[in-house]
Amino acid sequence: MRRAAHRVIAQSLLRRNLPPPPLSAAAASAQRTIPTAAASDFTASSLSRRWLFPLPAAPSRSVPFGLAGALSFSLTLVTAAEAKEPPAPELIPKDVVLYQYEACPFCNKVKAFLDYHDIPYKVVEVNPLSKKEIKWSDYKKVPILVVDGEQLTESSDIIKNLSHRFRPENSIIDEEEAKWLKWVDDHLVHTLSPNIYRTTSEALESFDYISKNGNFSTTEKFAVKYAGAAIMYMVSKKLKKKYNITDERAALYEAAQTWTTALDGRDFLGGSKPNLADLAVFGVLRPIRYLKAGKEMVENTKIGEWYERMEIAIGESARIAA
Ligand SMILES: N[C@@H](CCC(=O)N[C@@H](CS)C(=O)NCC(=O)O)C(=O)O
Repeated sequence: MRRAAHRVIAQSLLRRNLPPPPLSAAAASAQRTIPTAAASDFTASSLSRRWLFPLPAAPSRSVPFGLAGALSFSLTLVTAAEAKEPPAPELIPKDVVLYQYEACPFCNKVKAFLDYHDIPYKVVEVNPLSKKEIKWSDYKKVPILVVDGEQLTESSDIIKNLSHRFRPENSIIDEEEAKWLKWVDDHLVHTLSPNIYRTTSEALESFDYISKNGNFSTTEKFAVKYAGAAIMYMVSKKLKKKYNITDERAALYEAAQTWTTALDGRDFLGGSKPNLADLAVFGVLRPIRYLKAGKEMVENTKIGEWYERMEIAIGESARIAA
């Protein structure tokens, strides 16, 4: 019954403009913040580490008309608002800053937590080449989350830490949740790059997004798009070998099926509400969802319904201006 309601709400949501798709906000911010880079900086190693995960814009949604539209509109708003789990007001931190790459799956995992719990946060887009924005830190990767002056690193540790701080009554991680959190880091993330850079055209699709949304001069845009796509196409073949993947799409579909099987008929792994594993899976899939690989994953597996429920549960981004 609840699943059916979710489906109706998901479908109605997908037909309209509210709430704004999280990816659109992400795209806008990427446009402002992806840094300029010299063409000579596009080495295989820097690209392979830094631009594995482009974040394309979600498809545009049309606005429906009539009474049915109005009814489902209010139902959507109520359900999306109720689905969030904000912390008790006294627990909300004064200042949360996320140092990130917009398209990084680990950063999106942290954002999924913050958005779902409605914890306002600022974003500092890190220049992947100079990393000057995180010069102050000894840690040289993203995400870095600074909560009221305290630095947190490692995406899974960050969301566990946040869960402990912001939902203390609900922060014990059960065995199942822990198992799937680990599965995201040990398995799921490794299926992504081989898929989004699988063919030259898919690599170009990915880098088209990066070059269009980055803060690049016209020449640099061109260099990023074509050099990046060529390098990552080759790197993705190495990653395939490294992680023993023979057919990258099959590996992605299998991972998606494994996840939906783990749901075992529940709306979320957490039951009626997402738990940390739901947020982690959603976060790392979000950057690829509207690329060819992500679309085919949804078409060829049953993960789409859960993904839609997650989009609704997470709702609008809690990001605020830096
Ligand atoms: N285990 C870390 C992985 C973080 C990570 O590898 N981030 C990538 C970006 S997707 C990175 O910063 N790579 C180093 C670089 O850009 O030089 C986590 O879960 O946070």
